Formats: sequence, C-alpha cells, structure tokens
Amino acid sequence: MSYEPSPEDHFTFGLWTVGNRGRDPFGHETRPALDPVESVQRLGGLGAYGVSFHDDDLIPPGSSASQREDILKRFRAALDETGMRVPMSTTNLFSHPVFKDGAFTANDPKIRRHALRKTLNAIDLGAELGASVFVMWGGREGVESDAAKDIPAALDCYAEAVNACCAYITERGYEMEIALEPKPNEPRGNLLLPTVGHALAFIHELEFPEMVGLNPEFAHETMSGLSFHHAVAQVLWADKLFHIDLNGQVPGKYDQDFRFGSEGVKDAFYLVKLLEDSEWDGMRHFDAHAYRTENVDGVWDFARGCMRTYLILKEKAERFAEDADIQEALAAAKVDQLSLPTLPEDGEDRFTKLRKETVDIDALAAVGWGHERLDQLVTELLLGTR
Ligand SMILES: [Mn+2]
Repeated sequence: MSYEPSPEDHFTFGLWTVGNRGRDPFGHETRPALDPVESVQRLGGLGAYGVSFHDDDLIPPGSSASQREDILKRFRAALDETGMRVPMSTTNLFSHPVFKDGAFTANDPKIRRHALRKTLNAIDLGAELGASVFVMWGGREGVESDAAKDIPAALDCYAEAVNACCAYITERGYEMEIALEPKPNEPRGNLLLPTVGHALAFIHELEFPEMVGLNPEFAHETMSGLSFHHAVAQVLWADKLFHIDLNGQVPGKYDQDFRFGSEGVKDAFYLVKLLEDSEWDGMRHFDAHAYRTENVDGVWDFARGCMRTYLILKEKAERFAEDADIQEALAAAKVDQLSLPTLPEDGEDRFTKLRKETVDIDALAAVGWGHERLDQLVTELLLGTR
C-alpha cells in the first residue's frame, strides 16, 4: 500500500493548524505567517479534501467590506483551482482581550451580545463558502476564581447563545449543524462543557437539540486521562458525531496538539478502527500543529504525517479483521456475543424465564477470556511483526 492520501479519504485541516507559527506561553513565533491561499494549494497538492477556518484566520479583524470581498475572491479562486472544499467553519471567541471573562458566558451582557454578533457573522461566512458544520469551542467560557462566576447562570447563557445561533441558521435557511467541542481546561483554569459527557447532557437542555452535536477532540479528552476512543464511541452511539478533531496527546500534560498518531498510537488505532468499522461519513479533520522546532518544510512533513498515519492505521484495522489468530482470540473472548439479547425473549413472562434459568457461576468464573493473548496479537500487529 502506498498510503498516499486522496480527496476520497476526506482529510481536512484548519487554516490555523498548518498556519500555526510556533508561539507558546514562553516563547515567540518561530515561523512566518502562511497565506491561506498557499495553505489551500499545498494541502490540495498533498491530497487533502478541504480546509476549515476561524473567521479571523481568513478575514483579519478590522477588515473593511471591500477588503473582505477581495480576500474571499482570492480564496474562492484557490478553492476552485484545487477542488478543495470548506466543510466546517468556526469563530474565534478567545484571542481578543475583550473575551478574557468569557464570550457567551461573560458576566457583562454587552460582551455576550458582541460574541453573538461575531458568531452570526461567522455563520454567514461559513455558509457563503459551503460549510455544513459550525464548530463551537468555548475557549474562554470558564473561570479561574470560582467566586467570579455563577456556573448555573453561565450555563443558561451558554444555552441561550447556542439556541440563538440555531434559530438564526434556521431563519436564514442554511444547511448547517452546530458541533460543540469539549475541553477540560486551558486556556482557562476550568472550562465549561469540559468533557464529551458534559456536552452530550447539555444538548438535551437546548431548544433545538437535533441541530446540535459534538466535535470531540483527541487531545481534549486525553488531557483528562479519559479514553477518546470510548468518548467517540458514545457520541456515535448517541448519533451526535457531527465532526471530529484528530491529533496526538499525552495524558495529563498541557494541550499538545501533536501530529495525529505521534502519541497514543494504540488509542489512535482503536479510534480509526471505530470510525472505519462504523462507516462514519464525516471529515477526518486534523486540529494539530507542527512542533515549534520546525520551519515551513516541517509543517508540510507534519501535514503529510497526519494523513499517512491515519491510512496506515486504517490498513491495520483491515488486517485486524482478516487476521485468523486475532479472530480466533476474539471468538474466545466472546466479543461477538455482546450483540446477543440479555433477556430471554420479549413477553410478560420474560422475568419468570430469566429467574428459571440456572447457571454454574463457579464454572463461568473459572473461564479465562484470553485478553492477554488478544492484546499481544494487536500489539504485534501494530508493531509490524504480523
Ligand atoms: Mn479542536
């Protein structure tokens, strides 16, 4: 296999990912700014399907209406020339100091209304370029001092803002859904909607729950020490996987946003297997960036690496399904029997039947399920020895 990406693989990158300039809390930029048009051309040349952006990535804040039109004309020409698409867009409600106490959940309603206006404009921009998913990551929706924020009231404001955006999308007739992106902390001490579970529960309190789903991110769940694979499985189970952010992350560390598969390769494998086995048809979107050590050449190595690792893991998932020893070990572990019904059968007497069934629990307790052998086989598959 060549592991060469093509548009059919539906790989997408944020303009801010390849455009990341290597700034961190302790050091300045190590790379020059990238022109979004160049990013589209280079990513198209590497076999990507499309790009996503924050409003400010494409249209610098303070641009006049005519500057906006000029930028869009050039950007559209690059999309047309390369065949690249814009499946997702979002808004930056975290960089400007005005959002330091939050955007949708800032205590001052003037700031909340400003955040909502900026978001409605970003929804218009996304719709203009054909985006069908609008991601909401509340980077400043949180707190350092718990004395300074009434959390239930903040959640009311958060819900009000999401409801308003849904109403706006509906009124404008846009074909667009909203995907919430959970994160536990960073840049705030604690963020609202910290995990996939919190966000799923939040959706049920909204006015238009059918329009709102999730954009889970590998790094964000992993930062909390949670399994990203399990989180995505539950989002798929709830039919709420609207988008996904792929990258690499070590549990418990700062938000690393490394190249996909660079850390947690086993987790990455089970994730790819889950997405492919479920035939999920969404974008394989990378929200990551090159190491700060890299120059522009390293940025394209980074982008190539994200896609190549996904395709390698996809092939490993296919081999997992074909490997006779692995299949035998799966049968020994009775993995397929989880899909059998637990209750004897439907009907009013099912509990009576359940009680009548006798089972030798000592014999069942004595069974070894062979997980050691199974996991070693998967490990060897991933290490390339089978
Ligand atoms: Mn993200």
